[in-house]
Amino acid sequence: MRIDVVTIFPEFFDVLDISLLGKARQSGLLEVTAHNLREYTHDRHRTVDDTPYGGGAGMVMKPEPWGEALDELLGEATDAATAPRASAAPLVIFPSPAGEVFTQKMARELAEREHLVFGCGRYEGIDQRVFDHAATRAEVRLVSVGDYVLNGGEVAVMAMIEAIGRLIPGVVGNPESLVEESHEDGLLEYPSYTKPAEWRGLEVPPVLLSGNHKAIEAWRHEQQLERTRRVRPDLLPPGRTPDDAALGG
Ligand code: 6GU
Repeated sequence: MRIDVVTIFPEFFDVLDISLLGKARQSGLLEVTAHNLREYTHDRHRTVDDTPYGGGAGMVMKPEPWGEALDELLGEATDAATAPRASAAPLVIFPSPAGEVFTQKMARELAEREHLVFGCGRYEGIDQRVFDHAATRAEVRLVSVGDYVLNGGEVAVMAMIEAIGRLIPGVVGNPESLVEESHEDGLLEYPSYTKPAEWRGLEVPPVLLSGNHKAIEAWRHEQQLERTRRVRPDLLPPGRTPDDAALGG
């Protein structure tokens, strides 16, 4: 997978050199390039923002540098209709608290794409025409990482790259570890334990030491339901009341 990020803080993405995603980049499974938006300015101050039309607080990112950056990254004919395969056409994602919410389901969909372009806004936002123009050339989505406000898109994009990157086949060594985790089956994950069997007076639940795999599986599922009902009842399927979940039904 190829990922391009346009940002005024390319150094934010230096941390992608480490850990699992760093290895994925070294092995060529993942190619991430951070591009400095200021490289696409032409004035002495490398200006990327200006005051908003209509007035109001804060600054808005100017369209011209974004236009030049996206021209370079999207090339000429990049719409889905002319691409060799739909999955090969670039998808442009603008992180925004006004976007659709990023989920594990979206991460799975995005992990199928061959080319993602992230455009990180700062200040009060990006001139609307940048989105409108990009949408004439590529599929464009505004994506939020949750109901809170960050100063810019960089940290949100880091989170999305990590969630997407680990789903690329080969990035996580044991693919089974991707299955049994929070959100993969719509529930939160069950609690985990390792040795010693007793620590500071706290014991590992005996069922886990029983060797009874059916009983362990049932206990873990029950724990998933209980946790989900308690902290994230919104994740339970519609029609399934928290009480049904408590019963494991
Ligand atoms: Cl994607 N960007 C910013 N700036 N703030 C956010 C966000 C994104 N998602 C939640 N808050």
